[in-house]
Amino acid sequence: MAGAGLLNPDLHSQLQAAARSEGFLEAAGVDISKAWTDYQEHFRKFEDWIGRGNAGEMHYLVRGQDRRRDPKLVFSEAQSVFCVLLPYRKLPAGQTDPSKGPRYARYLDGEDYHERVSAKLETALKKVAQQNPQVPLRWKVCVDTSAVLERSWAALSGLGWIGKNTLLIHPKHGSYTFIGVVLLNQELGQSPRSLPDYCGNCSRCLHSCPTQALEQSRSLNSRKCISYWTLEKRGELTLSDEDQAAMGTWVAGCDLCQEACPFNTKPVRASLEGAVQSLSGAITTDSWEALMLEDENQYRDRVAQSALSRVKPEMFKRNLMIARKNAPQTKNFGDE
Ligand code: B12
Ligand code: SF4
Ligand code: SF4
Repeated sequence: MAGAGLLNPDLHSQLQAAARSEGFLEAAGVDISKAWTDYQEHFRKFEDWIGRGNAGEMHYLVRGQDRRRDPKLVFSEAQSVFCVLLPYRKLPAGQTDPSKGPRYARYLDGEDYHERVSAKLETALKKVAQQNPQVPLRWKVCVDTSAVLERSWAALSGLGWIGKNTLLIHPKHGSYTFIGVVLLNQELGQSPRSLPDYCGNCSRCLHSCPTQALEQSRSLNSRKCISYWTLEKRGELTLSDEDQAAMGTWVAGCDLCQEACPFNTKPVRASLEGAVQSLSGAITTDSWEALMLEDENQYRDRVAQSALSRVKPEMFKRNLMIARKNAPQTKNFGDE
């Protein structure tokens, strides 16, 4: 793969500085040509995962297979990949007492990260483009919705390692972070920098998963995952009684394999709590009873600014019905 040549040797450090000034905790990039061989190993894992049916009904992952293999099919000028980490709140979202109400995944507590991360990245990139009028800088921002293997590129950029729970974990900041990716038309002069596997002999996440969705080493079977059931699976949830019980009181997402991880309990995280704006109205601490009475329009209003808006009202109600049955003191709510 021929590179465009390094027009500005400082580009990488300027991008890192601009990203940090936008609040990203960590930022680093890698040249596609230099990472190509390592990346193909990641892509083979993805192909194998798809081949085993682990994507469930997330057909967009199957459709986007070719584009995931080669970022140039996503952005034809791509020469490098620049990745960032944005922390989200570590505090539990929703009710921690299951008798009172449901739980939500932490990442849902705040305004929709797709927009937030993309907007910050655009600002950082524009700043660097202005600083370098001699460099024809062009880019494509990808946050969750493009056919890009974000964890793989972030790992190859040195922002973390892939844990046994399949999350990208930064040794200092843990895994409660969003990943943002930018495809750039310039090389950055950076080779892949994979971190060591700090999981070692630990297997806490594997034991914490109530559905045994974490199967072979670093592979998640979405068809068994509460996060997939509650956030992605459309239509009816045809779960066995055992699986319904395993869902506990989660109504959107699941954090159990992250809560178990020692890298998420370090004190350094405490200082980041203020970094993310909470939208307490979206991830409500309302009671089971109040939520059961919420109608479709009220739900849409509540979640409008949050990533929870991707969970349609009928999916939320479906999840709520199962979660409510698992709540200790509300088993008979509505049956009287
Ligand atoms: C589909 C998807 C899901 C699916 C499938 C998850 C999965 N583990 O694959 C479901 C709905 C279950 C899901 C759940 C969650 N997701 Co999600 N999801 C995605 C999405 C859109 C694609 C992931 C994908 O391609 N999966 C297929 C597998 C095979 O790919 P992969 O996990 O990325 O694995 C690659 C690398 O890890 C690498 N690899 C893995 N092991 C090894 C080992 C070696 C030796 C090597 C060399 C490479 C390697 O190769 C793989 C192929 O590239 C990404 C965004 C994106 N575009 O990347 C977000 C993303 C992965 N999700 C994210 C989040 C936050 C979550 C949840 C925490 C949300 C929640 N609380 O409920 C959970 C976590 C569940 C879990 N344990 O993974 C974040 C993760 C951030 C992070 N720090 O890692 C992402 C990156 C979105 C973002 N932009 O921030 N998600
Ligand atoms: S998100 Fe929940 S269900 Fe999915 S692998 Fe992690 S612990 Fe298991
Ligand atoms: S819980 Fe242990 S094995 Fe799992 S990801 Fe964290 S460090 Fe790795």
